[in-house]
Amino acid sequence: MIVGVNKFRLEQEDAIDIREIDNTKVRDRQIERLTRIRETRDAAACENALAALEQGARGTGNLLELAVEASRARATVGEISDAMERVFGRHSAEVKTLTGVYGAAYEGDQGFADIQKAVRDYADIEGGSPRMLVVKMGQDGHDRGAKVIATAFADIGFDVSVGPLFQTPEEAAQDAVDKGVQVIGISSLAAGHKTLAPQLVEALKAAGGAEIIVICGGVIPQQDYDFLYENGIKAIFGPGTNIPEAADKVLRLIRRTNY
Ligand code: B12
Repeated sequence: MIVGVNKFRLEQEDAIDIREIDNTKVRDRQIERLTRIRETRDAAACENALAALEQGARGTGNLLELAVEASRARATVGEISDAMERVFGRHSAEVKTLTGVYGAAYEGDQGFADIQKAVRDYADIEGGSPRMLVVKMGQDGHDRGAKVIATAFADIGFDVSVGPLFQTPEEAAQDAVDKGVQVIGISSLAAGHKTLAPQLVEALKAAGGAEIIVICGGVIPQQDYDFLYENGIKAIFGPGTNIPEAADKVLRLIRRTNY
């Protein structure tokens, strides 16, 4: 029993005042500041400091000290990271999932059994399980919801893949097209949804995946739902999502586009 989720729910949820941030404006302002820094700094000193950092990374230099020196020469965090990336490469944070956890937890649950059967029936008719890719885009590192959904949907019978953390919409779209999924599920908890979700929809069109259904989950304020629906998102699942119900809704969306 989880009070407020599956028991003692309010009949009417009061609207919560949520501060609205215009991501595009914030990004434009930051780009403007970076441009100003690049125009006003001593370019040679900055380049030397970055070269010293890269050299230090190749050897046994004190990277913290060299990074501090580069910052003093007004190198940006991106440039400092790039200097080290040229030596170390870029870490790709893979999202690992488990199987069987939800199947075991829901054993004996009628709703879970019903949706498992519906997915099996779908697979019999279509000759394969419904395919979904769960993605994390932008700087959002909250991966628990993505793991929960991927694990649970797989236990229900979906064929689920999970992308790495910090993808761009273009990378996520390409992955979805390459994997031939019917649904791409964005898990968004760091307020990037209004920028990243529409970009993913566009990136899918550009990558030849216009027919792929896009859904969202995570911490998305109610006030943003209409915006997302207007921009091509077919369903949204917030915190406390009931998993069998969500899977049923996703399966219906797939069926609607299939037959
Ligand atoms: C745990 C947590 C963290 C952990 C994350 C660990 C991890 N590896 O995931 C840590 C401590 C690292 C963290 C860091 C930060 N966090 Co945090 N975090 C949380 C917290 C408390 C819980 C999130 C969680 O794991 N929930 C449990 C999972 C299972 O639930 P869920 O993700 O909501 O998923 C369910 C549904 O949403 C849905 N769902 C989700 N995704 C999908 C996808 C699909 C396809 C479907 C169908 C459904 C679905 O189904 C799931 C099951 O019901 C939330 C607050 C909250 N109560 O949500 C803040 C919260 C998300 N964090 C927040 C913030 C601000 C941060 C930081 C920026 C803080 C900071 N200044 O450093 C950093 C950002 C780091 C980063 N790079 O992203 C804010 C985000 C505000 C916003 N969106 O506007 C929140 C909302 C807290 C708050 N109220 O301010 N955080």
